[in-house]
Amino acid sequence: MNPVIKTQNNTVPQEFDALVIGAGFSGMYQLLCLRDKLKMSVKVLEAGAGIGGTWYWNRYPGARCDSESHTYSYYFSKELLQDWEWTERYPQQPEILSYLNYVADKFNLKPDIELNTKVTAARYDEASNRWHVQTDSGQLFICQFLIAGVGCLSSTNTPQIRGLDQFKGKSYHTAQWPHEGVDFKGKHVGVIGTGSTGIQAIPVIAEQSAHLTVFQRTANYSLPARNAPLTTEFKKYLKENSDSIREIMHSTTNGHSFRILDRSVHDVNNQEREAIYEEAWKKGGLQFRASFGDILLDKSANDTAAEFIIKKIRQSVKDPVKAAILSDIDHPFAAKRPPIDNYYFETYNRDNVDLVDLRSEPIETASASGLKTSRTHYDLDILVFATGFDAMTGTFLKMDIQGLNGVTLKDIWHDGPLNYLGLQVPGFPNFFTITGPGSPSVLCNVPVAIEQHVEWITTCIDHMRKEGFKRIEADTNASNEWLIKVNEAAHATLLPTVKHSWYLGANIPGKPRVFMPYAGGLARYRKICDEIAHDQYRGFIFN
Ligand code: N01
Repeated sequence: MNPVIKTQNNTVPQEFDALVIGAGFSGMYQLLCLRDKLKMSVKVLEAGAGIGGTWYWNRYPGARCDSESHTYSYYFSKELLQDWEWTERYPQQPEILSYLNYVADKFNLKPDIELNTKVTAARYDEASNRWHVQTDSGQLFICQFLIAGVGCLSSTNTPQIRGLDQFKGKSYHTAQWPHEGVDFKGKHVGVIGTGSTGIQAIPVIAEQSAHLTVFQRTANYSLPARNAPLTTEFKKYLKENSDSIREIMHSTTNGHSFRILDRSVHDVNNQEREAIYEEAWKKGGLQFRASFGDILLDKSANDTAAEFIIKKIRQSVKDPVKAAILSDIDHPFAAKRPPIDNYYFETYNRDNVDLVDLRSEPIETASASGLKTSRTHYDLDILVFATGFDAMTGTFLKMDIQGLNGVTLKDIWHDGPLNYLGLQVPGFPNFFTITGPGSPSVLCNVPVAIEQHVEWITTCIDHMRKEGFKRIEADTNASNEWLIKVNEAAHATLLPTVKHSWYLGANIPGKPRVFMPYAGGLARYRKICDEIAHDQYRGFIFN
């Protein structure tokens, strides 16, 4: 076969039934399903020097998961569920990475994963019905199925600050953290960003550094995590009840092991509501937002949760100026992904922590010795960017992916990510995206969303092989209709009302403002995907 892309060094292309991009939660499980269930030849290409995806890259201080450990797990293997024991309510990054390595070893995945291999381009060759995939080292791979498990938050966003190249100190993005760690001892540190990442990192950096200045653009809600070691009784409960826990996660909106309660904020009086919020606050974690069914649907309902949290912030932060900056929140609660924290607001009571409100004094330039705002200069030895990601589409668009007739993904996603069910892009046959835009992904406990996608893709490929189909492609009309459904689902909630939301692409200059994830809930989405498969894969074209 004549490859569409040429190798740099005339090496012979390697051929596989399927190529998977990324060795995180998605890519590892997809490898297992295609290789062991369907007996296909599969290779996973991973840019990192180790497996783990998000958990390989995000090693910043305080990095841990906001989903509870027992739910942030694979549920496909009873044996694995019995074998593995988490130690804390919310696992730290090193423990999650150990878990993923344990899974990779248990299922012998590593021999089929090629590390340090970044996919740079992929072209679909219609004549051979094969994808030709190129890597940064000039290798060429040829496959029938190309499956992207690249993660939703894998392309970092570092703001362009004038003069940053003049800064003589060290600067780091939280998602490209040095493996050897960063020594903050005796240093003056600046952190830009108060999203989920910044809120995890700030308390830890404050403890380790001489002085910390937090640069906040948008004030944020945060809920106490109430992290704690898991008790022996709870671990026993988990092992005995994994089936029912899985059943709950599969039937809920966000794939967590709790249900959003089917009651309105307006069904209870003020005193009862306060008691409900107080109890949820004491319990900690994301479950707070499930206290009532209308928190994310009705602004007046949302206001009650927002007011409760703002009152808590003001109680936690002693300095009234800092408390005012931290509680001046401009968006509904949970309309941005709500962070959870370990003593985040209390950190501002430390003598070595300052807070800068970038809305009243924006950053003007970086200098050799720090950052200059419109008001003053801040001396810094280390600058930490907790400034998030070019989410959901960024990593796809960095690869040069060409489908039928030379049309690129960049062309077809010029006005926002068009696809069908977040699984396939029209004009890109045999190319699947795990937790792609248009699927619930980031609005969920992500491993549950991943398992659903991987299993759906596996069943679909199995169906093709049994029926003798060689090619599957999303229908353009079906994709356009799905885009409308994604939009309708978002607009039934308060989610699209936020100005600086990465869900909308609004954090990246020039990015189309389109609400990207499917907000109709994981349970409903799962039902839609199952019905479509049952209905002879309605909206997909087979050849
Ligand atoms: O990123 P973010 P993140 N000047 O985009 C600020 C997941 N996650 O890495 O709000 C000044 O949320 C920006 O300000 P604003 C989780 O899904 C999961 O924190 O745009 N500031 C904001 O404060 C989460 O939602 C876990 O005004 C600038 C911050 O930087 C997602 O990752 C743990 C700026 C960015 O917040 C992303 O979270 C941690 C600028 N030019 C994270 N540009 C788990 O539990 C940006 N900012 C699995």
